[in-house]
Amino acid sequence: HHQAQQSAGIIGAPFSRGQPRAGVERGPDLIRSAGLVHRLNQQGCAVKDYGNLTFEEVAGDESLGLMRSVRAVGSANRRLSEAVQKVKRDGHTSVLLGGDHSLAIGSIHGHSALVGNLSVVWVDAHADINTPLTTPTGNIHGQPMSYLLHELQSKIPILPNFSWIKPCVSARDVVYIGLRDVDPGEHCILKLLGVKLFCMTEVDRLGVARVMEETCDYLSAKQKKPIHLSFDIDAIDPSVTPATGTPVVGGLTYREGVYVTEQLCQTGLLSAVDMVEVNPLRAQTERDVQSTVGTAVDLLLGCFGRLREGNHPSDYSLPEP
Ligand code: 5AB
Ligand code: MN
Ligand code: MN
Ligand code: MN
Repeated sequence: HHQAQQSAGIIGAPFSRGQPRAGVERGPDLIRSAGLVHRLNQQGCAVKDYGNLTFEEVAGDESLGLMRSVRAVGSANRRLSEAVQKVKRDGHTSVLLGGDHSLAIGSIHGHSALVGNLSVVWVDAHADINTPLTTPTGNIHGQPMSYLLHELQSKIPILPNFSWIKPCVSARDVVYIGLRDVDPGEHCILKLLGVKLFCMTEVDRLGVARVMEETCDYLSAKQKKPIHLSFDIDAIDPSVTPATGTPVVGGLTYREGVYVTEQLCQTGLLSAVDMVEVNPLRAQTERDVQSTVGTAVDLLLGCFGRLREGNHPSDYSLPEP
């Protein structure tokens, strides 16, 4: 059960145009300043920090019906896709620090462009699978999966700066964990495509251990594809991670969240991780920010082999008196 340590390639994406609340662009620097790189190093994980992406202002980015900032989201994700491809080419497990969840478009696109077919584990209170025509809000952070799934391509209208996006994920290769706020159009899509999901009802019924056992069985049933974990911090209960734009009561506990990351790490297939939707401006207190950011860091450490029983390097030699 002890596989070779993966190295982490970190990309910061201080981007918030996929939703209307300011502050989520501060996620990457906050998560870094909570000591992510140092703590990964401490647990024996090599890290290359690729820094933050910069995003140019997109002129003339008028709304298209309900849909806001379409062009900005399209061009930011194109940039991100290139950056993830570079990180994968360099041989690292890609770590995207968001930013809002619209960034999953570029992150998963870039990951798949380099490694081919992959599995997606989407841990979120929300399904983020609205199409531009089912969205109740026009916010693209509620839509990324719809652009990525082969099965939904006939439902996606042509959008400016989105034409580079090639659908690259099959519905049968997706597992959702933590759902508890799903829109009617999304629910219709999930049932129509038969997407594997463990909503909070299933987490209650089965417990997180069986959820992860079934998730890993399901994903390795056919062939073992690289896993893309897209972790929206709002999957965790807002009593633990309140600093996020769309909190929903009744979420995963801290321990359930960490268990998810530990088990995915154990597969040895984790190839890219997104940690998104941390928004310090949505918190009431500094303590709320710390709890949210600290949880995000611990989830990432779990992805890179941190064990709650403790860790030690393989060349550790006990001091002799
Ligand atoms: B998040 C909602 N379904 O489409 C929509 O935080 C919320 O990335 C989306 O999961 C939440 O706007 C997006 C109502
Ligand atoms: Mn969410
Ligand atoms: Mn359900
Ligand atoms: Mn999300």
